Amino acid sequence: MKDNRFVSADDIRSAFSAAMSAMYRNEVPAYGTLMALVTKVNAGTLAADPTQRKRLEETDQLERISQERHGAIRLGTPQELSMMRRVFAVMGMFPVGYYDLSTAGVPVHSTAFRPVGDAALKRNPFRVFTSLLRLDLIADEALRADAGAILDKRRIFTAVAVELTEKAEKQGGLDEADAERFVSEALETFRWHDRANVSPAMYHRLHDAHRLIADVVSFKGPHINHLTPRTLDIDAVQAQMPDYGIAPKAIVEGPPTRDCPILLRQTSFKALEEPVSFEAEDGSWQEGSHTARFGEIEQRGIALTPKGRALYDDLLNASRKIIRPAADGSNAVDYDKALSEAFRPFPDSWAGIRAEDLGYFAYSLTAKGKTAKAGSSEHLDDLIAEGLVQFDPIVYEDFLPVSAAGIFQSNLGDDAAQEFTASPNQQRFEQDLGTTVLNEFDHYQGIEEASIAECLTALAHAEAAE
Ligand code: OOG
Ligand code: NI
Repeated sequence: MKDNRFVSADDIRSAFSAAMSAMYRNEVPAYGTLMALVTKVNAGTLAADPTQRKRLEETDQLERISQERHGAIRLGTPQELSMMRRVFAVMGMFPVGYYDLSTAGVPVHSTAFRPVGDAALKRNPFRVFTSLLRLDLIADEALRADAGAILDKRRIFTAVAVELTEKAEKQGGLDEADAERFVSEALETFRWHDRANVSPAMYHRLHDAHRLIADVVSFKGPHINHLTPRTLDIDAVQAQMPDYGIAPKAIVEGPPTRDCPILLRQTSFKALEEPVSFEAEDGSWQEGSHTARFGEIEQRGIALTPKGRALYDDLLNASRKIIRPAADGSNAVDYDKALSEAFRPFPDSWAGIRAEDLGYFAYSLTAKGKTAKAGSSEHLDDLIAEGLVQFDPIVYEDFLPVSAAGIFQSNLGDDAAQEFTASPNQQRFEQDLGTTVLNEFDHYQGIEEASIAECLTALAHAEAAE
C-alpha cells in the first residue's frame, strides 16, 4: 500500500541522480563540458526533426532524455554488493541482467541496477552498471589473499546510510527529511578519494596484476568512474568532441549508424590521470597518480526481442571476423564500413523490424482509433492497417557485454587486456547479490503486452458503448 508520509522511490532516485551529476561535474569538469555538448546536439536534433519530437512528447519520453544518465562502479566483496542492492532498492533500482566480462579479459562480472516498469522509467531512468571484482580469477595466491584482507577491512557505506536503508526496509519508505539525508549519505559511497587505502608498494603490486584490481582495492570506496548522458545523435557528438577539447575513443561501440537505431551505441573519452597520495610503510605520504575516471555518451535505440538480439550478435560477430577495431584507432574508417555492410540484413524501418519480430513496440490508439466506434478486428495487424493503432519503439534500457568490454578496455589503457578463461558464474553472482537478477526480455515483453491489452480493451469498450 502506498503511504503518503513517504517520498516515492522514483523521487529519491531522481534526487540522487541529480546529486550524483552535480558531484561528478565538480570532480571531472570534462563531464560538464560533455553534458553541454549533448544538450546542444539534442536540441538541434529535435529542432531538425519535428516528427520525432512530437512522438517523444506524445509518448511521454521527451522529458526523461535531458535527465537521463547512467554511471558505473566496481565493488570488491559480496557484502558490498548485497548492501549496494539494498541501497539501490530504496531508490527503486533493481538488478537486471548478468554480464560476464571475463571473456573480455576483465576480472569482473556485473549487473545493471535500474528502475523497471514503464512509469518509473519515464519518471527517471537512472541506472548504475555495477561490477564485482573476481579475485578467484587472479592466479597469484598471495596477492589474492592480501587484496581480500584489504577489502574486508574497508567500509564503503556510512553508518547513517545503512541505518536509513534498514529504516526504509522496515517502514516501507522514507519521509522527506530522511529521504534527503539518505541521498546525501548514499552519495558518500560514490565520492572520489585522493588518498589511497594502500601503500605505494601495494598499489604497484595490485596494478601489475591488473589495473582494475588496483582501482578496486586501493581506495576507500567505489568512486563513480563515469556518468553517461544520453544523446539523440551520437555521431554528431563524437564528431564535435574535439572542438570542445575532448578526445573521444576511435570507434563507437555497438551497432552502426542507422535510420532506426537499435539497442545501444556508446563512445567514451579516455580516463584522466589524477593525483593520489599513498601512505608509505613509514607513515609518510607520497604523491602518485591513478587513472580510472572517464566520460562516456550513449544513444539508445529499440529493445530487441531474443530473435532480434541473436541477429545483432551474429552480425556483430560476422563484422569482427572481417575486422576488429584496433586499440590505437588506426583502422576506424575501415571498421565503420565493415560494420555497416555486415548489418545490411537487419531491416532499417520500424515496420520491417516489427514484421520480422525483431524488436519490442508500445502500441497506442491513433486519433482515429480513439474516436472509432469499434475495431473491426481483434488482430493488431488489421487495426494498424486501418489506421486505428500505431506503434512506437520501446527504448533499450540495458547494456551490451561486447560494448562494455570495449569501454572497460579503453579506459583501463590499451595494454590492460589479459587472457582469462571464460567463466561466467551467474549463480555465484546472484548468491553474492542476495537475489536473482531480472530478465531484461521479460520486462520489455511485459510493457509490449500491456500496451496491446490497453488498445484492445479500449476498442472493445467503444463497441460496447455503441
Ligand atoms: C563499466 C563499463 C561498462 C557501459 O556503459 O557499457 C559500461 C566500468 O568501466 O566500470 O559502463
Ligand atoms: Ni557506461
